[in-house]
Amino acid sequence: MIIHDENIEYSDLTETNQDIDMRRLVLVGRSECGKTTLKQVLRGEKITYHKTQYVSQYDVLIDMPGEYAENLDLAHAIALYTSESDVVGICISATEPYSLYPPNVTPYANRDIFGIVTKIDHWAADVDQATRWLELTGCKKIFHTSSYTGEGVDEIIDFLKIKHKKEPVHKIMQEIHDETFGKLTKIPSYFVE
Ligand SMILES: Nc1nc2c(ncn2[C@@H]2O[C@H](COP(=O)(O)OP(=O)(O)OP(=O)(O)O)[C@@H](O)[C@H]2O)c(=O)[nH]1
Ligand SMILES: [Mg+2]
Repeated sequence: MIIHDENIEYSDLTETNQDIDMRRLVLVGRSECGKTTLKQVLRGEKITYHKTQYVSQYDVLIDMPGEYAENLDLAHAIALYTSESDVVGICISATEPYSLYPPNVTPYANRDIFGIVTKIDHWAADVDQATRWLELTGCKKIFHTSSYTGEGVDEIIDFLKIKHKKEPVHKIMQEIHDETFGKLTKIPSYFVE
């Protein structure tokens, strides 16, 4: 939890206080596979259909049109936006009749990649098939989600969280001092008579 209350004393910021940051996620996947709807659920927005026509950057989320993954000329831009992110979510709908992704392509990205099977609530969903396609693509970690029922969404949010201890500034400064200048002030033994 990030504490914004200015009345809180440094001493109140004990070691149990945690600061939580989110890793920046870029969603990649075929058009209509459910990226924008998933983005809306992840951000707690109302679900409304909106065809993505350009790359949209939010605080910790980048949503791009499916055409970027489908069209070789546009696909180069994916590399650009993965470098703007911390993790890449490769999406595949559980209803898709084929996989867009060639086998073992994940090592080409310079960011961590995980898979997302979307639309698992759909009557035509074949979750096992979609999961196997993502495994073939090279995804080691795979989430199964439905933006309609909310299933799997919390797991993605937890995965994106980076928890670290919130320390008072003076304590951090003291540690830095001890590690740098503090060490230098010790007189080396060969100078001591
Ligand atoms: N059953 C079901 N339908 C979904 C789900 N998520 C999205 N949809 C539907 O799938 C359609 C496409 O969803 P979008 O989120 O716009 O897909 P997209 O990947 O952003 O598509 P582009 O913007 O064209 O790349 C919409 O009609 C959504 O309502 C889901 O979890 N379950
Ligand atoms: Mg979209």
